[in-house]
Amino acid sequence: MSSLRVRGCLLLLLALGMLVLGFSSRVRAGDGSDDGKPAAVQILVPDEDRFIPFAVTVHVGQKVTWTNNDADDHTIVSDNAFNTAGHRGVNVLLKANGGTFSLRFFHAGVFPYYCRFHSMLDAHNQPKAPGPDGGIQDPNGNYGTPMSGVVTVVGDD
Ligand SMILES: [Cu+2]
Repeated sequence: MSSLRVRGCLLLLLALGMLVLGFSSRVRAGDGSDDGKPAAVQILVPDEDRFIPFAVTVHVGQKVTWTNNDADDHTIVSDNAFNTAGHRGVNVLLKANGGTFSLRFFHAGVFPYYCRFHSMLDAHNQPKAPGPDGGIQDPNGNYGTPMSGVVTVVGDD
């Protein structure tokens, strides 16, 4: 092999090496949170029968994650009568002590939901506490607020 040819091969190898390095650093840069999409919005069930916060607002394409930090199981049930943000028919168990569930929303609208263990819908599809037939009575004798919440999705549909 002539020295000119060797130098040509070395230059080619150097160029290939730079290409590979450039590509791998670009891949690494994209390894952040969820492909550059905004971070998921967190909704927590604390050590009681409620969703915190009750109301959240997200943008189209954003994800909502529910986490159950209570010692009891809870559920997330879609209130289909008012749901305009998609994901109809949701009815999932949120297991006690750290169970999670996530939904990504692709349409602007509202996603009202409730826990079917600690809330129910009245004749007008409004969440109400189950009452004496299944509700949890507080020390004041009230059957409490219905366990429910709402996700509002804003942005281009
Ligand atoms: Cu519940």
